Amino acid sequence: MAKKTGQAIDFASIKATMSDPYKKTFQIVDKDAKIVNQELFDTFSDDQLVDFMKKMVWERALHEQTMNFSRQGRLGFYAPTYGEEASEMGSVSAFKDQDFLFPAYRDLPELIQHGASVTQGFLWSKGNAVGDDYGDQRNWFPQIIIGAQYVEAAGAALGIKKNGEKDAVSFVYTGDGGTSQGDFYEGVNFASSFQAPAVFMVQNNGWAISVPRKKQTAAETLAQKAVASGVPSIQVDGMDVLATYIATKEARDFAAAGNGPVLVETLTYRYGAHSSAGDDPSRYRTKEEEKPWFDADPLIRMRKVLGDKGLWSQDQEDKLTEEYKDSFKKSMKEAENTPTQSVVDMLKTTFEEPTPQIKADIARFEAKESK
Ligand SMILES: Cc1ncc(C[n+]2csc(CCOP(=O)(O)OP(=O)(O)O)c2C)c(N)n1
Repeated sequence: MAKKTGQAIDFASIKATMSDPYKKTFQIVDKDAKIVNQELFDTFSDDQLVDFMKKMVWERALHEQTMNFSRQGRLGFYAPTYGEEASEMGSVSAFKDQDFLFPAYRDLPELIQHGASVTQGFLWSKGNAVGDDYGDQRNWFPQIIIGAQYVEAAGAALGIKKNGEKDAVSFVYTGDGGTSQGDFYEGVNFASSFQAPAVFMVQNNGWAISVPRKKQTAAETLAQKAVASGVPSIQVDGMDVLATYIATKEARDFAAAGNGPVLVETLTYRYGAHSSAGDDPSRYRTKEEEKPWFDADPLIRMRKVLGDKGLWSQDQEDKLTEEYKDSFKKSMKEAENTPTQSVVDMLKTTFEEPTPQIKADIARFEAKESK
């Protein structure tokens, strides 16, 4: 755009170029399973490659089984993760036990990979507080309030720094919609002003229920939202498990080394509905939009990569899927055998000292629930 005479500042060209550093999405294996960064690909051992595939197959099996449980009325709120396997398994694999995880409701798979049991995940969905008791694990329960976990993660990162812990970070997930919340900006800015070790993950799956990403913000990428707070960031192909892993691992290393927070945006897609509560994606998006994302399926891509190396077969995958599903059925039995959440216990654990109103409620529900 030509600069007008007498104009001191060329905002038009600033606007046109400010997203340039973010336009190249980080990738190692493209959607056709072509290796586009051989040097980085060669850093993975065969065992590691197979391990990533197993984790993604595990997550997809978990998705399929939980959708069955949901239809049978055996779960409460559940957010499907179909399509987001590379983004979730690639990223969570980059963290260590000593890192604090702050998940959102779509991040039960990461929570389980970070130490929680599948049974706990089911109990969380069923509204049972037993599901949220992680003991000594550095896990926090999945957040429903969009964006709130970013502020919590910033606080935990400051705690890690103040306690002088070396080689630990807090890491946190939100979706594309979450980046419109005040809490998102506050969390990133707070962690940055204290140069606290936080890794902020944004899983950009294109949709916030029925609101498309392009209506959510005029920013060209979500990654660049971090820059105004002094936080470096990267946009990565979230259907490429290897790229997601490397980007997240390097973000973690950078934050853990005392350089302040980092933000990673993964480009991914939610293949199904927003939640088990029953929204219908065909009411707000088209098959034409979905097609390229189904073509970019992270499992198809890794199946090809591993198949070419003779490391994977469909038969092996089918067997694994069955094994995983059997174990999820056992976990569901365990969850169903856990005493249901009583209102009295919930009230008793709300505050250390119950307020007069809560005391009265406890007495009321004790009478009801002892019947
Ligand atoms: C503060 C707040 N506002 C609104 C909601 C209702 N709500 C639930 S999910 C959702 C969309 C979130 O979309 P996104 O952050 O993109 O995550 P995704 O569900 O796609 O993983 C909204 C608005 C909420 N839970 N919390």
